[in-house]
Amino acid sequence: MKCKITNKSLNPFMSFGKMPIANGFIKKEDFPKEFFFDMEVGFNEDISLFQLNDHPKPESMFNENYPFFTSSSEHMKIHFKEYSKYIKKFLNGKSKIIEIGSNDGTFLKNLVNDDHKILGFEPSKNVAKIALKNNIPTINEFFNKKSANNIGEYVGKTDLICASNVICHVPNLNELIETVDMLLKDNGTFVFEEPYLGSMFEKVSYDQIYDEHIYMFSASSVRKIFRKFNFELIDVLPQSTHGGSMRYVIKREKNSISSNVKKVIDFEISKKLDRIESCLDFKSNCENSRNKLLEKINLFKRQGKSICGYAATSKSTTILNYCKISDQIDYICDTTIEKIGKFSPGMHIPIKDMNHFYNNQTECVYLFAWNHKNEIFNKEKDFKGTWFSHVEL
Ligand code: DWN
Repeated sequence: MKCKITNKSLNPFMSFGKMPIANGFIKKEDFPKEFFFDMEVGFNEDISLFQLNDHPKPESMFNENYPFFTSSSEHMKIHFKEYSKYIKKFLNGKSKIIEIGSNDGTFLKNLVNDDHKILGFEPSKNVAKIALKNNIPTINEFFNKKSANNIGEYVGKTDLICASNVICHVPNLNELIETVDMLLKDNGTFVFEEPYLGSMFEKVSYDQIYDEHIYMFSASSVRKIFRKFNFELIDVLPQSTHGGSMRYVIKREKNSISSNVKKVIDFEISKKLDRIESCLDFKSNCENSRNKLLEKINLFKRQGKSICGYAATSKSTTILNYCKISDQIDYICDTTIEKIGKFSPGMHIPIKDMNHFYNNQTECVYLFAWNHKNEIFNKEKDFKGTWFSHVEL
């Protein structure tokens, strides 16, 4: 499927090769029917947007078997508690709040006891079920004009729409913004945070690119996109989550723009994040990073060391398939029941539970959840082997 934000076709500048569904953890008997797509990335110069050229259908990723739960990280739970305090400045009294892609309700849970009316949209059935079980009002649908039209009491009356790590998953940004426009009050606010292009370029964390992450935003791209719909980017707040993210605050009013916006946009211009040149540097940085990683892994193997992976993240699918790493890694340990006993997408490395990790002390551990480094190192203080990753730990 093509992404919809302009009709202009992209000229991809890089291919990561054939990729499976990043969260498509798979049983052995399903290997022969595994789905792959060409993962190419391009840069839309009109709106300074880094994006996939093509992506699988959303329904093939977000369905009744989606295996990611926001609550899998204690640190993220704390982050969402803080986020829920931050958004209070956009509320008054009894406000109407919507979260797009509310997952298991980790964020909305912080607002459930207030006087506000809260509602989440979550397309993955198994995940929405958990939120509902925890009494978080949730609509098990993709967020779009059709599903939003069914919640008449929110149309034109919503004070705040929030989203985290989800707007980059939505192929039709035009419809998404039109739906936000339809729901928000005149002085309503849209706040969302996403992995940041500047951080991905700086860390060469190309594993942020996979089927679900159709876009990698910057303040420059967000401002250009929302201006097309008569909205303004009024604040930007860097976040340390997911290896470097940015919180964007959008309103219709154009007279309350924080000085942060100019600072971040000036920074992006100085780093050419608004131009394709930065992408070409990124491309050669990815290739160098892949070579270095393979050298490191091959050295461990020549030294006769065992290697396992820690956390079967979506991101690990890009690393493993782009670098063609399979047998070198004995297994990947993870806390998610839905992934345990299955195999990693594409490269088919077995996924094991944490007991397997503790009972089979491996000499070298590839930290795939490098974005949760502090939380994981804190838990695994007793591990005496070597941690490594493709990014600096
Ligand atoms: O945008 C997205 C981000 C926010 O979350 C999604 N498209 C999917 C997901 O990406 P991810 O899988 O790369 O997310 P994380 O949070 O980096 O990794 C989650 C995985 O790591 C889960 O399978 C659980 C596992 N994990 C673990 O095994 N032990 C995580 C932690 C913190 C741990 O201690």
